[in-house]
Amino acid sequence: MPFVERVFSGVQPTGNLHLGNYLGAIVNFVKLQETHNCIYCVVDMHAITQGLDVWGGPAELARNTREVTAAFIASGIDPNKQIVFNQSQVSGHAELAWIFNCVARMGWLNRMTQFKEKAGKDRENASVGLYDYPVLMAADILLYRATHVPVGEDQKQHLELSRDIAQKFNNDFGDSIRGHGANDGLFFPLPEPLITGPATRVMSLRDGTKKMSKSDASDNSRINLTDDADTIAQKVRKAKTDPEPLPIEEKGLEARPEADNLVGIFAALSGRSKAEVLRDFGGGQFSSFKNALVELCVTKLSPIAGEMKRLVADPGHIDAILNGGADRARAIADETMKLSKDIVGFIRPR
Ligand code: AQP
Repeated sequence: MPFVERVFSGVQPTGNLHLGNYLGAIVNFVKLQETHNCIYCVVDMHAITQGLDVWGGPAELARNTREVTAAFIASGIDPNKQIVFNQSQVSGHAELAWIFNCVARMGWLNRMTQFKEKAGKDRENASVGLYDYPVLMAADILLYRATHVPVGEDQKQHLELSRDIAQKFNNDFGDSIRGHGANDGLFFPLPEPLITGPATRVMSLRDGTKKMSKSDASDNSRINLTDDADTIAQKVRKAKTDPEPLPIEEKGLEARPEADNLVGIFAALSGRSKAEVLRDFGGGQFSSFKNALVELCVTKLSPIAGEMKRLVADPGHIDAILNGGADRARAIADETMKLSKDIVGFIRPR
């Protein structure tokens, strides 16, 4: 029997959400609501995998968790129709991650580039959680037997690992899976990444070869969803460019990473292609293009920032949304955990 199509994705509450998170992930989350049942998770357990200096401590974690939830809702996710919750409320994430820790191979994790980037040179001092992050991510997705996962391009490798884990679990426990009623021997689907949408990899405003990231030390490298109009204007005007005018054709953006990034952001926010944007701005100087980009960013992002501000002013309301979402998520997760434990051979309470 084919798996019921279900969408799952998560965002870490590790700091200010930026334009990359919005265009690479959240815009797609909103769109997928039209066609799928979706589960959107604020992955607070992932947030603590790096040092306290990155996640900011308990008060900051709770504040950021509410802020990401507010960003989801302000961007157009409907928490009544879809499931919106924070990961740590559903214990199945940690439980399934343990089973998957015993399925995943060290060699697989050793290849993960994000760990290498985030751990940097001081790998011995990185947390075990940071190393294990992709296994927890596989558990997040497969706990709901989700079939589709909208993510930015940076998460592609982790998604491939989730598929490998699902496949190995299905193979290793095939007989037991069949014994528990799944005749085709498949318990977990192989989740498909949905790396689509207007901008799958938004780059830093200070360096067009680095992705826009929450953890970049320079706030000028990113546009945060909560930035006001003046801050957006300042950041866009300071964005790195090159001395040439904008090219007339898209091909001319090759080998010009900063120009390519700014045109890509304009295209994504205006719902047009890069070629169309260059039809209007090609041959011109960056200064007038940047003015138009500021106006576009402010028009698109200010309503979201305003709504986020309104929502975070009422933490009780946000917590009620997260609690309600967690109850609905737990109902699905408990069923998966019950069956997973039976398949593995764990005796559970009757
Ligand atoms: N620059 C980006 N362009 C497109 N998509 C992006 N995403 C992140 N950065 C970009 C996508 O946003 C979703 C949520 O990301 P996350 O917060 O869970 O994790 P992340 O990838 O670690 O995000 P950051 O901002 O880059 O954080 P740090 O600085 O901690 O590394 C994911 O779908 C991601 O692909």
